[in-house]
Amino acid sequence: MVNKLPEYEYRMPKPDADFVRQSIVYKLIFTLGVDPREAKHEDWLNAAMFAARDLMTESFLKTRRSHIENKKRMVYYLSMEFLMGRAFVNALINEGVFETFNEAFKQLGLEFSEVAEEEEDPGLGNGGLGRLAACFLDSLATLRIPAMGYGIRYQYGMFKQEIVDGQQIEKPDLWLEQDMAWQFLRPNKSYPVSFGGQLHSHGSIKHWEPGEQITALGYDEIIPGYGGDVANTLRLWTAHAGDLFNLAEFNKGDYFSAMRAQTSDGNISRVLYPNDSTDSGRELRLKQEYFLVSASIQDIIARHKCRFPNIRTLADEVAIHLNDTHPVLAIPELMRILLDEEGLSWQEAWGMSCKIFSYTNHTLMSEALETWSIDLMGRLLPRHLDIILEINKYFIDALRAIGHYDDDFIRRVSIIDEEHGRRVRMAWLAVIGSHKVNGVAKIHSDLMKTSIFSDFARIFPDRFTNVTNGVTPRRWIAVANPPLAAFLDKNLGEKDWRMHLDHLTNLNKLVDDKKVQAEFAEVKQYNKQRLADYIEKELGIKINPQALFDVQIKRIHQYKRQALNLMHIIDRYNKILENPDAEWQPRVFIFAGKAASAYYMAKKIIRAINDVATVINNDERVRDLIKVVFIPNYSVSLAEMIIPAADLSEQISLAGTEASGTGNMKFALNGTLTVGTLDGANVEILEHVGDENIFIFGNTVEEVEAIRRQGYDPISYMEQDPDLRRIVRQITTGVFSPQEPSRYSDVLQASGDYYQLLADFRSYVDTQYKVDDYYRQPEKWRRSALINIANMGYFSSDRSIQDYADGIWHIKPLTDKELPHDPHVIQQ
Ligand code: 26Q
Repeated sequence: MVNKLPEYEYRMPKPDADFVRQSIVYKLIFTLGVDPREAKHEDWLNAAMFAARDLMTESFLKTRRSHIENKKRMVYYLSMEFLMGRAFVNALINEGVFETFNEAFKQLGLEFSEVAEEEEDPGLGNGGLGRLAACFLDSLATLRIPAMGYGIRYQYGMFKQEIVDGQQIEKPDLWLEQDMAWQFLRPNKSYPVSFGGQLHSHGSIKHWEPGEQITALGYDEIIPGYGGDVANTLRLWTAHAGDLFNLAEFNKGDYFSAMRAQTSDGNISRVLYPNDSTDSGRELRLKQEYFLVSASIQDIIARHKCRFPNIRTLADEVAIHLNDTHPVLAIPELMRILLDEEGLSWQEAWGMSCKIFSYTNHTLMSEALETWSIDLMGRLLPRHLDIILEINKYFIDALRAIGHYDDDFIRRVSIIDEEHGRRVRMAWLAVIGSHKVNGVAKIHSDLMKTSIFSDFARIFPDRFTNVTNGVTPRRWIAVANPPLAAFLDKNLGEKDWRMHLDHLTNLNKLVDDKKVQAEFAEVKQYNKQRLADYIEKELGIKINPQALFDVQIKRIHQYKRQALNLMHIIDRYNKILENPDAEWQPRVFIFAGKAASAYYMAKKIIRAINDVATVINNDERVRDLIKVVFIPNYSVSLAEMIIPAADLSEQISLAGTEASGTGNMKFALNGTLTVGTLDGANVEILEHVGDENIFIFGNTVEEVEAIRRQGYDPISYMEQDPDLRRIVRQITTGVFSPQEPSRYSDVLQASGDYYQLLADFRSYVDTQYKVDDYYRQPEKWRRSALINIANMGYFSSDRSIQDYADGIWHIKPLTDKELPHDPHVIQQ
């Protein structure tokens, strides 16, 4: 047994500050080849990341070994997006060595925060769905659940946003130019991924002869769980430029034409797609989705074979989760391999497949549901289209066999939409091919069953379930808000809330304690000052840190109604000019968010925010009663700075449109009060914090629907409301765009106010005045903020993951016994 060899022993020194300092200097000199006298902050960061990685490696290897040896059932989380944010500080906190590194930096004469700021923020996601995947990885590792994430290592993530003359400009995000400290290239984890070509039938036997092939290469990122025992793997696939191979030409012996494909745009993993549901460049997106799926399914099967002798037990050993429909081709891909390569029967393969897959839906908006034309699918993936048609045939035959479904019903539930030029409905495939389908908040899961999936809820009543989203308290408190973490440690008298967020309820006993309230106020003020300093430094705008910070940060989208926020600002501006001597509550309105580059209206909203900001910020009659700030280039790291500084969180989507929201949770957890509609997870936040501690306004889902049924008439709201009339006139006649008065003349007509801003305007503005009154009573406000924090434990992503593990995946965590220390690594 190699286990016994003393030569394999490594005596791991105790990682105190001396050791860490030495290790950082060692990495700087011997790994990076940098002279300490010339080292820049970036080099120190890189060296420190290598030093930190060493500390995680033992738990990383230990976890992998445990997965292989214990043969426990595993879950694989497939997602086109993982919006991880910076890794360094998070890793130090999860490993429990944050203070040690801080001390080591001090000894080196370096300012820790300045060095940490050098880290790129990898933006491999659009927004909520990608960040949810990142929070889930943190929770999976912390809960010691045998799990792995699979995604794409895009060369360019989400674009960098600049604001020039008030308008968004997109710049490429060159995140890979920085270090590689956090990722291991796995040259032996490489798989061929095929496209195109011909499908040949020999009776019932199908043979796919692909036309081109590319290689997927795996990079592993360490995902350290909190507490340091477990570190999971996020495996990201890359297709290096030049890996596209034209098989036909190669087989003809035409080596040079085959190689030419390398110089064309063969790089499937080049760029992350925006969530704007436009049609441009769709073929590459389909290729990306299949690229992720094919490499991951091959890897999952290879891993299974390494642990178990028989492919037929696959469904007992693995669960595969689909983050939205984007990776749903995993279903026909698994079927293809089981049928064509493993020789299973259709019944066996389908039975296993349905047990293995589960699917999360993140949107009800039918226009956002993915469909692909049959022509494109048949050209790119002929065997998969064939399998999808077969799945559909079995499904429809089974329905007809039961008998009580009419033709119209069958047309509606068919995977193939025959009415819009024959398209494959990916969400239908996901529902038919999974054993569980969940929404991401109670209201969303309920609506799912009565709207987009109502027909399927009749066919499969037990398939639909809810798992309300959550966020990780490690990143969203410990990393983002260290003063709040210290406040909680002190007042709860424990540090365990990081893993057991429900312990926060003990804070309920202290919410009336004036000293505790004052301490909380100090935390908030510190964070507000930090944000004010950033805004002054980056944008040259001076804001009053005593003002109420009113924040809306998220993707710019019409349904999220940033424009409603803007209408309130304009109304307030008008009222201040009318009545300058009234007791106005000073407010700073803060926005951040990106618009998909082809989303015309979203870009117009950004421009309008900046136009209004320019007029109001430069009108000295307003004094500093209103400031409007648009912070460019929203990212995970900006969110970490802005959220802890917010007094008021804007969650104002039209009821029924925001599936859950997770920003809403991050704010409330950081002691920010919410102004929001009864939409998404706001509904459950209300249930947890109580209606005196949240500002709810606007029409309910039922009211929104009733208004739609009657025929929504935005003009009628204007007729009843002179304030509203004035605002619409000001916007459309160019009061905020004097250089180009017609700039916003089309905004009302263009959309017909589809998201009912005018219907909710009065209720919103009235609620905002209640917010002002409440804020003027600081003790009440602080008490409510503390009650918010105290009752947000439910919204930990640990709870979400526990719900998935119990109710959907049927997976158990690794026990202490199953996680033995490596006998070769001797801790001193
Ligand atoms: C689809 C096809 C082609 C190209 C892009 C896409 C695409 C990409 C990203 C479609 C949608 C997305 C992202 C969706 C998203 O972030 N949804 C949000 O998910 C959160 C987590 O569940 C919820 O909290 C939000 O309510 C929901 O909007």
